Amino acid sequence: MANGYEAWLQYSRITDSTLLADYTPFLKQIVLAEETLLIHSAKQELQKGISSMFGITLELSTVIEGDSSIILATESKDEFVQDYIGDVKEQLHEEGYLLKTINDKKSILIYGKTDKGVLYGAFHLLRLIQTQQSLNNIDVIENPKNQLRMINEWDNMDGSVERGYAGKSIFFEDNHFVRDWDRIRDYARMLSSAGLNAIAFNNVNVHEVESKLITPEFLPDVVKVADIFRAYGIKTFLSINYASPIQLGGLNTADPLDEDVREWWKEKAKEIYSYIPDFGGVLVKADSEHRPGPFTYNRTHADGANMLAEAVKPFGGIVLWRCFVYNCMQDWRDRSTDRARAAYDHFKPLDGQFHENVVLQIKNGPMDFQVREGVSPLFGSMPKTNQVLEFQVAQEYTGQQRHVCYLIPQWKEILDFDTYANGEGTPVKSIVDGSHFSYTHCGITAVSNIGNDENWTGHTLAQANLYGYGRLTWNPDLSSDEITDEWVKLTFGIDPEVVNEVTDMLLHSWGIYENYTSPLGVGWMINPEHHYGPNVDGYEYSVWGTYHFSDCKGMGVDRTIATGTGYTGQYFKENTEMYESLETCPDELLLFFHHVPYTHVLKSGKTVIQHIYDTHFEGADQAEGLKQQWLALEGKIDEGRFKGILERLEHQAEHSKEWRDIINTYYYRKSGIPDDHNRKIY
Ligand code: GCV
Repeated sequence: MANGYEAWLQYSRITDSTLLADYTPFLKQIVLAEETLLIHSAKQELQKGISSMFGITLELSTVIEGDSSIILATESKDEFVQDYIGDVKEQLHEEGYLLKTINDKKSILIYGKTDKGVLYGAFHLLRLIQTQQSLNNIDVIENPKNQLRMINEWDNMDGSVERGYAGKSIFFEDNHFVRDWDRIRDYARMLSSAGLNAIAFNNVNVHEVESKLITPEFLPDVVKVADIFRAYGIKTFLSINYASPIQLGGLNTADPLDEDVREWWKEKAKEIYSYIPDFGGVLVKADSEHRPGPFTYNRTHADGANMLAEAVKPFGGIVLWRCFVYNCMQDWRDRSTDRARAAYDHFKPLDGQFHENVVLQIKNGPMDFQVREGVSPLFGSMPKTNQVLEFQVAQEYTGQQRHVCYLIPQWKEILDFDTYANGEGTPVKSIVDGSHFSYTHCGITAVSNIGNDENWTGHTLAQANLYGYGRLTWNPDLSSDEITDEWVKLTFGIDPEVVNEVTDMLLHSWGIYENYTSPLGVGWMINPEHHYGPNVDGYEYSVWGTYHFSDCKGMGVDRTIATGTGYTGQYFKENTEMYESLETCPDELLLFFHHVPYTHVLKSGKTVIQHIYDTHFEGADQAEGLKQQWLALEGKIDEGRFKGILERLEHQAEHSKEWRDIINTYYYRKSGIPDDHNRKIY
């Protein structure tokens, strides 16, 4: 019974005779111009894939003998393939590749500027075969748009995963490393096949034991993990505890300007790099949610980050410094403090003060990965400071992988959001890919959604978020439709009914989830701490700064300059004006930016209260519809995955009713305004 372990690397057997006739002429041997670590991985993956799909064992050769070959080569062995590559060399970046049918349609060339490109090219070829596309006329050049394409695990060494919804850690258990290196290798294959090239595999909240990952007690195990990822073109980073000089070094301070502290970090960096010479660098959550940081010493975040940057610089390392810094001990009575403002207020004044190997890691929105919120105004506002965008693939606030909520359409909107940082046409994607400012390091990172559940992600459909995330980091211009079509075919095969239905389910799921949860961009309304299920006032009178301010007349957060917190003023002029005015603020973000009466009429023509009722009734019906769509595929999907997904969809359909009834009842009771359609509200 299939269980989803192979994810999008199913390599299912191809039996169709036309396809076999099309493919088998290419499948006799692999020709290797050279065998580096990464080309070895490419070779292995091709052998595995071809053997599983065709039952053919590819022979190995070092000479091109005319036909039936997949040829792997890099620039360092140009003479080997120079007849076929033309001027492609100039077009390829460090990790790019050429994938081309050559030799009178008898061979396929995978040519990379480096061996990384060859590995990506091999995955591309396998993708084409799995999605049953012709190999007769391939001629593609691919370069990744983003330099850093990273994943962050929030894994703790006790084996738990912070905000993990798919079992335990695949890296740690009982304060040690897990010895199942094969599972880590399979994860590396998955990440690499989706285009990712960097990982930090411990939680950004670095507790006592994890602080020791950078000591000889654990470094030998970190080496083993780094070795596995390296073979798939993935650089290893670690999250570090800012207070390590105290915790590990016995110093009495972690002041970034203290000479002993600086020296301690320099020695520490030397030690780490003596174990892992190509170590990527460190990821830091400082002065955030009770984590230590430079504020304790009245120093700035530039002081803190630069100290670490200096330590890793001699070895080519970088410092990923998170901007998720805000007051998590706020008084809910205080209407002048706005958590949404915090990152910009803290970091914008520091533009130009960070070293060139520091990169600021900025969550996509100013709050915290809600189903809908504004885009962080920090993007593009610090032209002299490297930036990476942080998404959350883990569905902390979007159904925790029990509900299907496909996030690619959300991420596309964020990537395409025009910041106006360099005038019209400065979308987030072109800031973080370095097109607009002369960044030395930039890209995209995200919180992972995997654990040791057999299918990695709990909900098998949540695999699509991880795959799609990787594909988007490689090329943010891919459309949601393209990515979805690809994932569904790779995962479930090419039966048109399956492809159409699953694609439809995925592409509508974010909107459906939004419909039955918190309305119009206001966010939250979840149970505190675990963040699952409806609780309108769960965070309303708490310290976390996440309020909706609902009363008997209206709701929403006034973030305008005119009468509110002034947050709208953090955007570039065009966006400030758009959000500041009730007339131009888009409906879907209305309550994120404005406090309005329930009778306020939206652009849709509905009042806010009627919109709440309508979307909640509709959303719960749609969740039921997802279940029905899936049921119609019975017999077309293997039993294991069919049942697993069905169970989750059944839960979602029920749970969406809970959301519907709690939200509708709450607002009916607050406002006293009945539903125009007299539906059941309690
Ligand atoms: C890792 C939110 C989450 C925390 C997480 C934090 C962060 O607050 O609920 O679990 O901590 O974001 O991104 O640092």
